[in-house]
Amino acid sequence: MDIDTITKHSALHAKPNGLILQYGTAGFRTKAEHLDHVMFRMGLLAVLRSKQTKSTIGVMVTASHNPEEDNGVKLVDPLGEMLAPSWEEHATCLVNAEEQDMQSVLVNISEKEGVNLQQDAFIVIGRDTRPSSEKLSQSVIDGVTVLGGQFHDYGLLTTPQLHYMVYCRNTGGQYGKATIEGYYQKLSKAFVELSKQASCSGNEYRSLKVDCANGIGALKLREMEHYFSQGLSVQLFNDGTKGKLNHLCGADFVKSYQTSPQGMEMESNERCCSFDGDADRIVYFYHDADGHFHLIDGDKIATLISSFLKELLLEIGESLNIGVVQTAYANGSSTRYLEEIMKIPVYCTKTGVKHLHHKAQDFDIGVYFEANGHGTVLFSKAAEMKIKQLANDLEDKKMKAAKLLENIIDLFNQAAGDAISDMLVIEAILTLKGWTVQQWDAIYTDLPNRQLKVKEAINNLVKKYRLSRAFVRPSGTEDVVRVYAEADSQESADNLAHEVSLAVYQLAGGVGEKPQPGS
Ligand code: 16G
Ligand code: MG
Repeated sequence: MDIDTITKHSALHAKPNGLILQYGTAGFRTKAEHLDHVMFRMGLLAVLRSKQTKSTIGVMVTASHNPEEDNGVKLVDPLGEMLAPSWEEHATCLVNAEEQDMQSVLVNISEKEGVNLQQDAFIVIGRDTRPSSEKLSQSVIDGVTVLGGQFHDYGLLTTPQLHYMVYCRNTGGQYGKATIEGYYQKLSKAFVELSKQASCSGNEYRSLKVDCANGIGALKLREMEHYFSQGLSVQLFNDGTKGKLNHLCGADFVKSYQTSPQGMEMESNERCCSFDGDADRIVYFYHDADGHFHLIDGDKIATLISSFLKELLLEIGESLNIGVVQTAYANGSSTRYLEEIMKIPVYCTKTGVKHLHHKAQDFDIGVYFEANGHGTVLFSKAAEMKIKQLANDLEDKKMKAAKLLENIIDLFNQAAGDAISDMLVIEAILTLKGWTVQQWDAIYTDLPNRQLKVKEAINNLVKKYRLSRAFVRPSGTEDVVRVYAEADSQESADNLAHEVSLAVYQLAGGVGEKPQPGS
């Protein structure tokens, strides 16, 4: 470690006085102008992590669904997962160190983690479309090079694409090619195969309207659409040419306010979906003939996918174990439907993808989705091999089901929840089933629910309402506390949410915040 060089460069990325930040649910996030030192230091940390794991590490510059003025950064571990918890602590420590303490913090981390400083390091970097992202990713590169790390800058990528690249690079290309071309080809090949299988059953080519949150998803979907256009045509809205990132559009807006995004022309009963700002979340929605808005969130996506996978397994006659992982935000109706009707076990983890991802690894087939639309499916190596073998060995109907499963495995991004990949999976399943969006929506009826943001914590008044639940938790990405309530009617859910907020308000003496679209 050449401390003089590190100190010299670090001074060029000085930490604002008194600023304390924490590696939150999905990395560091705050106003972009406060992040230069964070980026530089995350470049340094990525090199240490790479040396320790002897693997490629990813650094993604994005603040996902946050406003355009924000930015953020997260590190991606060797198998494409979120950074290990002990390293999150190192990240927080390093980012908050005063200039003169940098050296000792770096040495401490290296010693604690047994980092061999002579080991080579390789870092891959991606960024979203925020105006601040390019400069901030240069600061990451500065941090990487100052510690002698090699790097590849992919430039503009969706978050899940960067996770995919890291996974591919550390598995010797077995998972796929670590290029944007490789990503497009892997997914589209699987999708086109599934479309062919659907058209054999008489189901046809479809079209879909996509709200891209004025983010990176638009760019990447544009690049990719010709690869899969024989199975699906997409019409993009909020593609970043006019509107502001995540402003009154995108998956987070649609889910939070349960309304359609601005800037999208919708006919009644038309199938539409929204990505978030870095394209790792997706929700579907439509307007019915009476103009009512219907949201199809991550819970219904998990239900569609897990039910379909279970049906295929039954057809093949295989008893691979399949489980669904949710968080407390999952609508009670989805949990009941999965457990009672589909007989699929459901597990609940803390909020944040890393918790769900981890739990999903316990199953042959682990389906995880947050209600907000982030999720994917993980297949164990053994399950994957078994299915591949069955696709070769079986005959007739059973072989057909095994081949469907084989292609579906390739269509999922198993490194991270991925709006593009999930969209293609959902479109393939709907086409194979010959289902409309209304048929999908009708699997079960969501219990009315309400989410609010308040400035401080806790209490609940659940007993007054039927079928009710409520909870409060501090956000890991915004400076707010979130209130969630559900009950047997929308009126009750709203009342409960407001009463809980009021209790929080009284406890804290703070100011509650009613959700205002665009706030
Ligand atoms: C981040 C998390 C998401 C979680 C959300 C909660 C990742 C990749 N993303 O977006 O899983 O649902 O934060 O946000 O982990 P909150 O803490 O502001 O409620
Ligand atoms: Mg996101």
